[in-house]
Amino acid sequence: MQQSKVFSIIEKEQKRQNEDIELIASENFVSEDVMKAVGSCLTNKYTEGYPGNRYYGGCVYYDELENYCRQKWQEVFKTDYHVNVQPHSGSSANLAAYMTLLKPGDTILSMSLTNGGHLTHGSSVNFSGKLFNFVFYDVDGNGFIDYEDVARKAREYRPALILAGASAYSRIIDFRRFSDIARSVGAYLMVDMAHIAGLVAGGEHPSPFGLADIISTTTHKTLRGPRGGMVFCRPEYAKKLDSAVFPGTQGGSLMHVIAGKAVAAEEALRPEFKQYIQAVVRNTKAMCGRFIELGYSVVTGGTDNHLFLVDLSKTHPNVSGKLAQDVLCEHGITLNKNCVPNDARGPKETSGVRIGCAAMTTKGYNEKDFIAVADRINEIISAL
Ligand code: DSN
Repeated sequence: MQQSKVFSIIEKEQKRQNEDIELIASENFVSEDVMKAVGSCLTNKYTEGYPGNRYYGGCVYYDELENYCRQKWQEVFKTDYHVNVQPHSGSSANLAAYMTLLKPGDTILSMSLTNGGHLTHGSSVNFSGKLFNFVFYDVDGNGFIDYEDVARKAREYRPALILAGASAYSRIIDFRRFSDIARSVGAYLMVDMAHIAGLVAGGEHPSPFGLADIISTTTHKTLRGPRGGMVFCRPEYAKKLDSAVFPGTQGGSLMHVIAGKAVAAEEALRPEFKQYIQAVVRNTKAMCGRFIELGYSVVTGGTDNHLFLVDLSKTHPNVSGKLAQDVLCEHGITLNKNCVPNDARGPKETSGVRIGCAAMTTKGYNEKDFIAVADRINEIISAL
């Protein structure tokens, strides 16, 4: 029998993943066990509903699996928050989180996409910006979250929910401060910890548990699980959250992915995961430090986590983020263009690049390796 063309495409992508240097801050490489779970027979079954309350027969093993997955993630984050492991993605997780606590039209105070927030944090082209009334807090002149501005805008706009979390922010986020501000205006606090969830799990970033009312995340970034989402909430919102996921915003769950999420939780509970996350932070600081030594401008002047943003407009005004991304890609270095605060260029062009070290740390890179990659990037960009 002729093999599907798809497998030859997968083979080419496997080669790319083996050979290229992967610096996209939201990506990682999963274990063989996660791959095995996601590629298993669990993809064959409909399981709409929740353990003990399904709309289809034959779900007994899926009930066992989903309960196990939920319990393992509670262990990872040392929390008694309720968790829903069914969201298909970070976007689905955020939609469900909003629908748990809000109604369309409510006001949300968040960080804009251009300052480091996410598409689902109120971008006008996304469901979030169309369904809710988003207002945005700013970063200061150095790119740090301006907590005074958060407090001022919270008083001015009286949002129903304040959202902390970002896709391109390299510093510790002060969840306690966000929580104090939210309480002071009677708003819910939501944390989207998608990028830093692995750091929270590994003890390298303060935890939002106990401070936020609802917490969304993806499972495939620093958590190193399969592509997907999860939402945690205070126990009193459990029923609302589950209804917001199914039937509110999704139908059947992807049980093969939930199996992968459970394997990733088991892995995150091992001491090696803590060591991995510590290495990620160490490596990111080393690489970021090298760019600074080479004269580059880094937003906020450094990093506390797994990523940093290089503002090329200061040193290479003729090199846009897009040009840098494209040229580096030709040299086997994969990263992404990214707006820098107050970027003069739009999001399709940008003046910056975002660099993350989680994926190559999984491949075994150490500080010296990342410094060598910084030097190579400098050579390529300086020749443009
Ligand atoms: N698009 C992801 C990122 O690259 O940060 C977030 O979901």
